Amino acid sequence: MDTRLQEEGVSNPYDLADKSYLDEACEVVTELKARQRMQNVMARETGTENKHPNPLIDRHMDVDVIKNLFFDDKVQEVIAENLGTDLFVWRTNFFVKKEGTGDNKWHHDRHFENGDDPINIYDTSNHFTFLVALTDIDMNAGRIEFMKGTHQPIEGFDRDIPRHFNETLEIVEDRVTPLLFKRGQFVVFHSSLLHRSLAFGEGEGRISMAARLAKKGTKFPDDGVPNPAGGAQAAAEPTVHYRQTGILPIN
Ligand SMILES: O=C(O)CCC(=O)C(=O)O
Ligand SMILES: [Fe+2]
Repeated sequence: MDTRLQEEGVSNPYDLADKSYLDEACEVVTELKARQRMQNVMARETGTENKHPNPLIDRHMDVDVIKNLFFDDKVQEVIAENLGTDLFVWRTNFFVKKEGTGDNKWHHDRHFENGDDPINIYDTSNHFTFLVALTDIDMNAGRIEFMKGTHQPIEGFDRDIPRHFNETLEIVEDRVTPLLFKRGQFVVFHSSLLHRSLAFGEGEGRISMAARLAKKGTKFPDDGVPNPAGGAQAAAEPTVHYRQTGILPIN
């Protein structure tokens, strides 16, 4: 068992058993990113809205080098030992950062609970994030940070906060911890853990893949559930519609 996952909310970094897919995976992501850029340019030039589905989403369904990441021996071992053997992926996305790429604000990845049930932010049994570095991700490459222990209640820290926020609240300031990766390393974390990534600084570009995992039997809502359940902040946020194009049982 990974005690860091229980105590801090994120596991130790582990190395993929097989890193031979990584170069090809990076090439695929770079190409998809170029396609997205082209779609945005076309929309701008024609004065229309880009209505294409985001090409970076759910490519674990149709691109083998991405899908293979979930069936890597080490990934399978870490997931089975720490999260259980009844999981499915429901969404993947890539975070590409290079010159000019901005930050991703503080947020958590717990988007829904079970069907339309209210989000139970401190339930650590059923929603997880799997994050894998397709390149090195160092301090200056748009590093990822998390707030240690925010998967569990913290006295005086009210979680009725916007889904995305900029300011590091004083009460949790000393919990901010960088999460650095070598190419081919991965972590799992409880989806309610607060995390962010900084704007790109300098050096080589970097690519991560984030996957949302849930326990089998978890029902999809038609729309996202407010974050967290109840509260004025949560009620004011727009609801999100979820595509169900990415469901893949992994163990
Ligand atoms: O890789 C990043 O920049 C952000 C990752 C993230 O937010 C996530 O894994 O959910
Ligand atoms: Fe996230």
